[in-house]
Amino acid sequence: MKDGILAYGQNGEAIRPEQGYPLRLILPGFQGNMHIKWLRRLEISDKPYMTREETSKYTDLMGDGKARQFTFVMDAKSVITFPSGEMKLPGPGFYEVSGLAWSGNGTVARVDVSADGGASWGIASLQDPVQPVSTTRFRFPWFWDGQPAVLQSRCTDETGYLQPTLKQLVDLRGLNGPFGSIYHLNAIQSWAVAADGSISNVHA
Ligand SMILES: Nc1nc2c(c(=O)[nH]1)N[C@H]1C(S)=C(S)[C@@H](COP(=O)(O)O)O[C@H]1N2
Ligand SMILES: [Mo]
Repeated sequence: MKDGILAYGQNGEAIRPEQGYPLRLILPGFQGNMHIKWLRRLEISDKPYMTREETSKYTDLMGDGKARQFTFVMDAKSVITFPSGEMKLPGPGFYEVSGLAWSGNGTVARVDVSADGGASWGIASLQDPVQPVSTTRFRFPWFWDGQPAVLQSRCTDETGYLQPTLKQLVDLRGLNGPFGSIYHLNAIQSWAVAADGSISNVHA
């Protein structure tokens, strides 16, 4: 089929047991529970199945008490991988901030990076290849002056969808769990840089 993959290999080797050896279903852009590991059979249906993870975890309880169900496509997200939680910057100076962005609705069109908790943004450069429903590496040069900072990234995908702040997501979906919906959580991720260079997860 056009967009489903029956995967037996990755990066030139057989997929590993914990990744679903000998065969795994991959549906690019779709939520994790659909990527069935250790695949034995396929059943074709004309409506979604009420499976355990789908009903217990991937159904989001909204603020108005209604449930959001069968939302398979993952909205755009990005996360800074350097620097990130539990790392420590050795001191003030130039750093290359880097991370990954993706969207279940197509290609990553733009990634912005902020070092002041979202007050101001700069455009990151995207590293080739930029492909649909694939992780895209972004890079952003940053001078750290040694003062406390909050690093954030936000992704815009080819549909024009902009990755929401945590507050915007909670306003939309309700407070279902400590950070809003934990499943389908695509809010902007904030890393606090302390004066001693240590990096920690904050909810900015
Ligand atoms: N056979 C099988 N496949 C499965 C699951 C499972 O419980 N059994 N869990 C799913 C869920 S909920 C997720 S999030 C992903 C996790 O995949 P990973 O090992 O690539 O992190 O596997 C999916 N595939
Ligand atoms: Mo999952």
